[in-house]
Amino acid sequence: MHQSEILERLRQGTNVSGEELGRAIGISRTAVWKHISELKRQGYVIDSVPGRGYSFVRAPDAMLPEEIASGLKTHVMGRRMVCKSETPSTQALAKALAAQGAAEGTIVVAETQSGGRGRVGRAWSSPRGGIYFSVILRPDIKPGEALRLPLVAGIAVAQAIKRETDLEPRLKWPNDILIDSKKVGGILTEMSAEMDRLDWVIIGIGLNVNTLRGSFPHEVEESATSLMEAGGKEIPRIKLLQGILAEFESLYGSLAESGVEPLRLRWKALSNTIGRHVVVTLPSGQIKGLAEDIDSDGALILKLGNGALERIVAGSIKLRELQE
Ligand code: BTX
Repeated sequence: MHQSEILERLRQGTNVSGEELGRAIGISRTAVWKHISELKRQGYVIDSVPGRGYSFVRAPDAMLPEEIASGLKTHVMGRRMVCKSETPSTQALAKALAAQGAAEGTIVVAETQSGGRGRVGRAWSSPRGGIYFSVILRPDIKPGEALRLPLVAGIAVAQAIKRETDLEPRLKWPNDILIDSKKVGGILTEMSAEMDRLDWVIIGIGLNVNTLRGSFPHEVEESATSLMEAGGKEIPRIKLLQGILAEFESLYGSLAESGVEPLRLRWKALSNTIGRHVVVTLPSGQIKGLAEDIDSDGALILKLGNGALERIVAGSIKLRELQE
């Protein structure tokens, strides 16, 4: 509390004396000094010149609440947050908070996860340098329409990456974010519903940002990439996270106002899946076909060899080589 007030004041001016700071917020000079030492420990660079005072130099690119909140251009998404240096899974924590009534837009963010989760029991490797967060939503839609939300999240992530970097991300059905055909991010959607009412939907997003190649586990080394690796330079993670939240809030609002059709078309324009021959893996086995379209609920429309259309709601796909 005092610490964020000190930070706020330091950001506004240079050469602020400890005495001035203490007086402004009602604490002693020694208490100010202690807070500043703690900020430095967190990675803030603050100059202190004897006789002149403190000057803010630079914030760390760390998932700290003050940093995420500073310059965040949203009204709801990320306005409440829980930030962890390490947690088993932001998704698990967000679920517990949602069950206790946490408000729409609450985010849970972590620097690293020890038990990051992908879909259907798969693991999501979460070394430091990435962005890992979950957003709690309480949308006024039917449970059957909830799969529109990961589409919206995918577009938000792709658009924010495009805005913050020179990269061209692509979306692979249902929820992979790819760069140069390698996986740079994934989206996990979980929900709790009663009859025809959704209680909450939690969207978990994992993105390899400044992740070093050597920190991926062996099994994903080949198929994964990071924004830093693809673009050749480090990406400011806080700015990217703020960008994703802003895009997400605006698209989520447009879903309620203008319906799903404009978003379905935008998803298609960003996808690398539609028009490709794919192999779909379902619990019942594999089917091959042409990925013809996605429908308004985010389901994949597959054209089979005999011309019949099959609607796939969930599954994993593999893109077949173009010449096949
Ligand atoms: P998915 O099931 O589509 O992808 C998981 C698969 O992707 C793994 O089996 C592995 O092959 C590969 N993989 C694992 N880690 C990575 C990685 N870092 N980069 C690229 N490929 C990888 C996608 O699931 C959904 C992932 C959501 C992750 C977020 S992070 C915040 C939130 N908390 C949490 O526990 N999960 C979500």
